[in-house]
Amino acid sequence: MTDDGGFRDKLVAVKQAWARAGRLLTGTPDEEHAHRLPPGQHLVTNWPVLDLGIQPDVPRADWRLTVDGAVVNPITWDWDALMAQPPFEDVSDIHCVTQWSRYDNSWQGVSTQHLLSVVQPLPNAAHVVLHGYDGYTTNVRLDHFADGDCLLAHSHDGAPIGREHGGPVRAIIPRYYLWKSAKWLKRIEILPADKPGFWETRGYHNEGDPWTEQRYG
Ligand SMILES: Nc1nc2c(c(=O)[nH]1)N[C@H]1C(S)=C(S)[C@@H](COP(=O)(O)O)O[C@H]1N2
Ligand SMILES: [Mo]
Repeated sequence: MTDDGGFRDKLVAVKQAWARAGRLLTGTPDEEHAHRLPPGQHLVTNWPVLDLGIQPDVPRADWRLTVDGAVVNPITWDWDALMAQPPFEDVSDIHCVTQWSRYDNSWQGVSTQHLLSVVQPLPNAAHVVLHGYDGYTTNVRLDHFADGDCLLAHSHDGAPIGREHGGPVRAIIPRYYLWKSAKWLKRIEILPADKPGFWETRGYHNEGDPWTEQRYG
């Protein structure tokens, strides 16, 4: 009996140690995800590729970005002009409407706030359309495009963004589903009125907030 009692004591001690270490507490990761993983999403550690079946091959030397429309100073940047801008870096989570999320993506590039300070939107500017080299378009409100975590990204985790993920330069707009983050960025149109893009005119939600599951419709 004393042996059994000693065994039980040991078992209890081990379980208490586990509890202190947070092991076997199934609630812990879920609680964490409840604050970080939007509804209906699951976490991945790979990085799926989604496109329209075309992955434009745009060498850095041929890449140009035009920003025009309702702005004081329209610009066209080549690669050297982009590199001459103040560098910006931000870490954010990706949420794709196809229900995968990917945490802690570190992006390097030029902030949209800096870009907007260069082109200077006119007082009536309120919307943005992003255009890709593949003909893709997507729309976003100007004030959300100007959020402090948005950028024109040329690198991910310190390495150039590969062609399949939208290199040489893609937009990153963390607050929305990833379809708003145009790849192979070619043109940024600043507009007074909203102009729904490729998926927004094909059944996707006009805004795409993952936290309220603005997926379709
Ligand atoms: N130019 C362009 N940008 C695009 C797309 C596209 O087809 N063309 N697809 C969008 C969609 S629907 C998603 S989910 C993400 C996919 O980005 P990824 O391939 O890097 O995961 O890119 C978005 N940006
Ligand atoms: Mo998507």
